[in-house]
Amino acid sequence: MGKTLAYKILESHLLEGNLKPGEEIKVKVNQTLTQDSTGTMAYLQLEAMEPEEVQTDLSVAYIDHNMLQSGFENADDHAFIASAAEKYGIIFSKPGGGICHQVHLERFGIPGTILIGSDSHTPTGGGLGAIAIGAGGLDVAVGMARGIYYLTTPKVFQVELTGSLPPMVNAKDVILEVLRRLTVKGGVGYIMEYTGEGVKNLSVTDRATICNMGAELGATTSIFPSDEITRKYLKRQGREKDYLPLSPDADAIYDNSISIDLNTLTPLTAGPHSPDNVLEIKDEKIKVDQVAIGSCTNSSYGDMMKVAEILKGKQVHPDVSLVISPGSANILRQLSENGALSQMILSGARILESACGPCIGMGQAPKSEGVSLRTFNRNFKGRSGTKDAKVYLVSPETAAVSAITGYLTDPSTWSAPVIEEPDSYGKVDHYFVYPKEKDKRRKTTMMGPNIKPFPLNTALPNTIEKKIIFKAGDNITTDDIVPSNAKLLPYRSNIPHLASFAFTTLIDDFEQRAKENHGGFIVGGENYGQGSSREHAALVPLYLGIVGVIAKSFARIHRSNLINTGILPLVFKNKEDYEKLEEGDLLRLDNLKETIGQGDLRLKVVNKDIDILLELTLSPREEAVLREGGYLNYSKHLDGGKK
Ligand code: MIC
Ligand code: SF4
Repeated sequence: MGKTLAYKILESHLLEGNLKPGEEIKVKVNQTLTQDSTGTMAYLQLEAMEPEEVQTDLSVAYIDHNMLQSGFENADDHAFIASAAEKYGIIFSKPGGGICHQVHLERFGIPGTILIGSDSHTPTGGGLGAIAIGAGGLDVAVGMARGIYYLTTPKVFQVELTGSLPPMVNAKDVILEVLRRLTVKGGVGYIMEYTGEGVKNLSVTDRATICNMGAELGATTSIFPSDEITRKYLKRQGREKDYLPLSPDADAIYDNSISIDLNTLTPLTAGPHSPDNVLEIKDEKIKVDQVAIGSCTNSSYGDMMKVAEILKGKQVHPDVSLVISPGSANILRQLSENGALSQMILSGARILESACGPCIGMGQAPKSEGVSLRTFNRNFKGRSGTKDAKVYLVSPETAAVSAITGYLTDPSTWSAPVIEEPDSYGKVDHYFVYPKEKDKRRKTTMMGPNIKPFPLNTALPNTIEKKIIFKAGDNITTDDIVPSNAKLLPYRSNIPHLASFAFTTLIDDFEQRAKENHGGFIVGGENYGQGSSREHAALVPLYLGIVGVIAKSFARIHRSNLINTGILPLVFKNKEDYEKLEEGDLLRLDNLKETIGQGDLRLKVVNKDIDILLELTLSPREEAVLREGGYLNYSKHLDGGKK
């Protein structure tokens, strides 16, 4: 039976377990990446494991999220991360170097390797034929300390592409089409594997755009083959030596499959407030206040050049604020050298530094009830920093054209720019601080007052009796659980401070409820914890005494983060039982020490005198982690990835 590309790579990295969907496997990790808003936690956890140095081929610590230094906090975090990078032999990418996923693609990603990153959009690396997975900071810390990663073996979903993209249709429209068909839950439990003749008509950065937003499908990761296009891209980046041709077997069997004829695609948009609210762009005269171009989804050289060409000789509409953030310092340099930057500036665009910026609410919050078009990947309510703003996700072409017209505009009637990629992209090296020789490295890290210890759980008790303090609906995001914006990002290493803001996108008094009840349970609907990989969405509940979350289903990374902190991720055996539970109900789980790991758990709703069956399907490792009260307590039992 032929093999998928995803399984070929997983198999070549397999250290333990069987490649059977649903079973947990342990794989060797070649590379890790962190960014600054999850990195402080990851490096605190790495320190707690006391390794001498990282056990990967390459690890990079990027600074790209918390870029506003309006107080000492972000600067403290950056100094801590820089010192941890030096102590453990990690490459440090200074602020200004660019967005982690874009820079990693340019400088470090290698076909056929396994990369794990403390950011949900790490799958961007699948554009180069790598298995690149987003994970919680603690999983990445273990990846660095031991060179290993545990994951539930995913199924493989084939997306067969034929044809080529029409003018003014972007790779963004391909992934929006996939989201339209499959929704934000459609990729859960799968690796999305792109195949077919159409693949040849997409550049590596197009492929990266598609893999990037596979995160919005809930997929474990996404991957493209590594072919001549990949070789040429690596050559232009000055690292042809990293090329390795890779493809699935011709008779590979997939667990699921869809086909997309690229020729038939038109420009699409995801309307407020979900990436799967995909709409055709009609001439409805939706007036636009702000346009933001950039983010790890659409900030490549090719995308920036298309934008510059569309803006050339034109004027940004007087009512629109257009902001542009190129994905890396090197892209910014190229734009400045070839004149594209001037075209952008002459049109009236605001140029931002190469960083996440508005995508994570670091500035550029739209005006009240404002309409913002963004080439980004998430448009959850409030994420832009303005609760009542309406954010539409679009391609760079749609964004640039709409910035000129002042309305959400279908770009297909405009003449399409033709972009030639240069023979060499050149490089900018001085934003990297490379590791020193082992004996010359610093021995301690630098901890400013912003860095507070993180909460640690204790061993699993035999009985838990707590109230439901909050009942939520479907698709709760980690942006709901622990919101992020310019005011809160500086506190990513300060869990007590973040605790006051838990769930504030939905209710005002979560912290108070938790304090009054000495913790409790949370109830959720489908796909609980989708979105960001931030483990703060588990650490804050842990700090507030949450013992378990009962949901219809969980998003992959968040479920792992809950287990890593020792919080029980419980699933309704019968989804209708969701209706039976209310805020204030007193719940009891008895005999946990005996029953955990045995499958279903019986939950007593004490005040209603009824029982409900809950599923807790765990690998033996996950069971042990929960028994010990979290992954850090358990990590002493781990051995490394070197066979
Ligand atoms: C995001 O896009 O939501 C983030 C900010 O990059 C997060 C990480 C974080 O919360 O720090 C992610 O995608 O994992
Ligand atoms: Fe940064 Fe936005 Fe990408 Fe997250 S999605 S890594 S915030 S650019």
